Amino acid sequence: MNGVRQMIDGANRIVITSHKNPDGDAVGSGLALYNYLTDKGKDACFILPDLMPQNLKWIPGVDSIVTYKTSPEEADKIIANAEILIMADFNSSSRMGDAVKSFDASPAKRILIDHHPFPEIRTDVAYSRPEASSTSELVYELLSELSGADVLETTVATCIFTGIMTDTGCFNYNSSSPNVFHIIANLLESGINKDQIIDNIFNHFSETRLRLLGFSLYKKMKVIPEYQTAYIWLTKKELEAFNNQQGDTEGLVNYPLTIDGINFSALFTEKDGLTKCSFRSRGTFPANKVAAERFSGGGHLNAAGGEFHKTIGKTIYYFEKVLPEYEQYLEK
Ligand SMILES: [Mn+2]
Repeated sequence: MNGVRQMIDGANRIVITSHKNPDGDAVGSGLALYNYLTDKGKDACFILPDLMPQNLKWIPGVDSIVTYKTSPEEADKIIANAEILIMADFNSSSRMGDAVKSFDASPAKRILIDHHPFPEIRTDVAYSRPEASSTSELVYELLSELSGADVLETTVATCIFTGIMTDTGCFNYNSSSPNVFHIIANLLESGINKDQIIDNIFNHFSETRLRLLGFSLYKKMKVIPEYQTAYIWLTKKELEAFNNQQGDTEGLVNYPLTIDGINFSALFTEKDGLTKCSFRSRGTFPANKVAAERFSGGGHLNAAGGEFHKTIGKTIYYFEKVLPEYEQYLEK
């Protein structure tokens, strides 16, 4: 941690980045860092590989985010001038999208702040703790230490709360450590409006998103009881019919797990030329093992993702074919 303080104290131009398809923890942890560093007078910039879901677009500092996909030249310039790069909420360069080349070309020192297992990215300082609820929790620890006795600004606290709350599914999982709630208590003391944040995240979706959810559960979910598995698959055409927007299918993969006896759930969505795969599990079933071994991905034990460079039909055929090989991990 001392190393991080020295690096940050000694630098001015600091670039923060996070992963593709950014979620609440990616945007929350990145913007917490951005707001903190900007308040300290640093020339900070938060660059995201691609666009974020609509329900995160109110987070303090969000208008300052530079999106690589839409402004690659501007982003390249900022990255080339950076003295420090902070990578938050991911640990493999495959998660950086097209921005990876510019980041790899940069001679700047790199700091990793992340809670995914098995880091595989080159960094000078790694602040990686898979037991943490979220990257935002780690950012809280880092910023509390950097700021000493000072209470965090409300804007910074709001970003951190958003990240912890979304990455724990509203404190449903990965949040049994008392430390998480000590942090939340401190964030409340920083003046966050908890109820407003939760309302912003969960209650402002489009009508078509809710109808897509209904359609998926009613028409597009297959249950395979003998393998305690259920999956949902959505073709490009179906997604378009429901005017699918970035983030609309977020959380959909969790629904099959609410069925009694289902311990493994998958969501397959068709994109141009490939199928995106998202996995969730309960207990000790290793979703990340399936993702890593079969779908060029990875993640946490109970939440993982990947992709398959085949049509969606071939993807679900393959999924059903390999599923029996993971039978040993199912509940007896
Ligand atoms: Mn996270």
